[in-house]
Amino acid sequence: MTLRHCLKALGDRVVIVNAASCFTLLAIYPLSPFRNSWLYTAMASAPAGAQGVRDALDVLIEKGKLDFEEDLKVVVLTGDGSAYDMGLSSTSGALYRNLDFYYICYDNEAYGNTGFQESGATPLGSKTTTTPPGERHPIGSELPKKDLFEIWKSHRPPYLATISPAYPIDLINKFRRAGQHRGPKLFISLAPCPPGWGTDPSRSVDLAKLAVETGVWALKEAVFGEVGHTVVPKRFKPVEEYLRGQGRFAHLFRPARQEETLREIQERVDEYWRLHKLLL
Ligand SMILES: Cc1ncc(C[n+]2csc(CCOP(=O)(O)OP(=O)(O)O)c2C)c(N)n1
Repeated sequence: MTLRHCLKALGDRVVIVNAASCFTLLAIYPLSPFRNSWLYTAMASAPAGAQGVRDALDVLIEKGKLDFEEDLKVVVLTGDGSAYDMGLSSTSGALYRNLDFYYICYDNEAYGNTGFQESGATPLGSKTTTTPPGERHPIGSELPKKDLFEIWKSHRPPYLATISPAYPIDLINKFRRAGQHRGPKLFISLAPCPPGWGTDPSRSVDLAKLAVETGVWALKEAVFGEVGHTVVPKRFKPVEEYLRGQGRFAHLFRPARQEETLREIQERVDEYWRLHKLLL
């Protein structure tokens, strides 16, 4: 759904540079379900691929072989494994060079395609295939999620946003604002993953909405580093409402409630909103 919304917002004149992930399975050579062009790269190299495509388009325009009006938007599409971990160095390079591109990360909080292994985006307390809850590690993942938004922000690109499939109008408005800027433009979408999260696909939008209503997923943007939150719940729901009912967090509730971890997860969320002066 996120990808559909993003492509609607971007229009047809797009080249997608897709790092290996679940979405690369959408296209089976020589066919692709996309209306636009699509280039497949290794996990770590999508921003480098985007640089090559952007340069080629610029050269064609400069030589008069492509009309300026026929220019294409260059869009990196990756999962969190590439965005938070493997592709970070090529991303930093592209940001440093102020590459004019869009970067869409669909964040399902693990390496989904290979069976849901822990990534830098996996939240504290999540079960993954590399962090199975057991006697020695009862809570599952013991590391907190990296803050990709802040990592990007430290490079001072023109536009950053978090988005959600449950808030399509917010998403479309963000693409409209991003389109006014040349340079790197980031969109991170929380992306419920039924097989990895242990949830029914019919609940995906509700879960994405609950993530926002509980404060777990902050919808925000930053224009040249200036952060603004675009959706702030009037009253935050308890984080437990989001965690409960997801198979990846079931061990925090059964056979016994892991109170300390549940408290820590809630406290981290509260701390974020207090820091931004949106929770008193
Ligand atoms: C360097 C490298 N290591 C491992 C793989 C195998 N691999 C293919 S897709 C994938 C998972 C990607 O995870 P993520 O980026 O989070 O996207 P998702 O699968 O969740 O859509 C892995 C590990 C690979 N293609 N390249």
